[in-house]
Amino acid sequence: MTTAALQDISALADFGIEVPSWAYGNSGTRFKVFSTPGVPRTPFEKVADAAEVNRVTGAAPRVSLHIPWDYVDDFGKLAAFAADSGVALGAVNSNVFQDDDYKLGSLTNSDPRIRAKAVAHHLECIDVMRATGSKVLKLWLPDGTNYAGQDSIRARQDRLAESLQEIYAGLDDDHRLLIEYKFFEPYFYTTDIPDWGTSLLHCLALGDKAQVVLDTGHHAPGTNIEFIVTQLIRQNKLGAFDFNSRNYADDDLIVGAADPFQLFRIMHEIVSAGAHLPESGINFMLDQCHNIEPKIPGQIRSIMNVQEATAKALLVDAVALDEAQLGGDVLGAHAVLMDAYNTDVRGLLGDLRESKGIDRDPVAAYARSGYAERIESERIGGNQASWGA
Ligand code: LRH
Ligand code: MN
Ligand code: MN
Repeated sequence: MTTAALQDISALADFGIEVPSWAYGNSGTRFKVFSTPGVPRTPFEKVADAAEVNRVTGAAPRVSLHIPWDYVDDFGKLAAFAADSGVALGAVNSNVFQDDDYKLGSLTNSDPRIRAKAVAHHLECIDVMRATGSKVLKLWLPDGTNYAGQDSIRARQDRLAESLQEIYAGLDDDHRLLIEYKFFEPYFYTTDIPDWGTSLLHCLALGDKAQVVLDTGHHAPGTNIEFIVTQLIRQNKLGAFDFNSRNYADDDLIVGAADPFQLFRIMHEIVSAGAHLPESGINFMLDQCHNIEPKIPGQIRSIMNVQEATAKALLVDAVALDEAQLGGDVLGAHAVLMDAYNTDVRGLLGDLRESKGIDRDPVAAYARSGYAERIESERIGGNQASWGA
């Protein structure tokens, strides 16, 4: 291990990736939810699994909750359990997509009673944040329409703006509201927050505490995601990532699996703006499901993929890149990026982990730990705790 090499990626020592509670529960597709031995039966067990991922990677210090999937009577107790297990509770995700009332919309519904119910759900989520110490409310709005003329696009935006204002008014001073966009699904004609522009406009209307969430799986094929990343960073409006991979739609596969080069390009924009540093406040989260692969190793792999892409981004020779770009050296500039991308950083990351007192190889450390065998024998009757029905 050379000190110089460790120095190059040393910023990764403080780079944490938040994991989603729902990655640990049973999940599947709209066709079938598979059950996996050892899946958590309670939010406490999901937090325990997240803590195990943090133990072997040293890089997953928080776990996001999804309400009501992770509803418990005493959120203070859940937060204390998380702290005892070495992690903190992170973003609180609201859920307005699993209730019959929301068939024609939640925050955009033409019925004021249903809009009020959806707003009240978010205010309850803010109460959960107060009990858990979380500072982030994350909102993905499933609302949309299926047919032209079904509802007024304009009126729905007006209702949305009003509902968001009511939620925003419920935040504490140190809270943030993060608004996620998605180009289609569950509706297929209009989506009320389909893109970063719509999300950004609503955030700008709300104020400084509102920022955009970029879920890497929520774009049309061919979208240049790193361009969006840069635009949002320029406005200090990139609040969080939901990392995952897509081949076709919102696949929710392991981040960096489908297109590791895209992940590198995204992290290059992040690193070149200094946005990987904790001061940026950007919440780097996973939003994934592991339908056919084992869940805890799937999360470990995901963390390692983000670390590898970030390490490569940290190795980009910024001075050489600048010189080549300013000199109009097209291929030279491209080569600087490709040199970093083509570097094998696995040894460097092993060194970094060793310097933090953890195993060089988190996958092997987990396999050796006996944790998988223990939860399989202890947790009989794990339920579908999450997404994907
Ligand atoms: C919607 C989404 C959103 C939800 C999560 C389960 O597709 O990305 O972030 O909260 O999936
Ligand atoms: Mn998401
Ligand atoms: Mn999604």
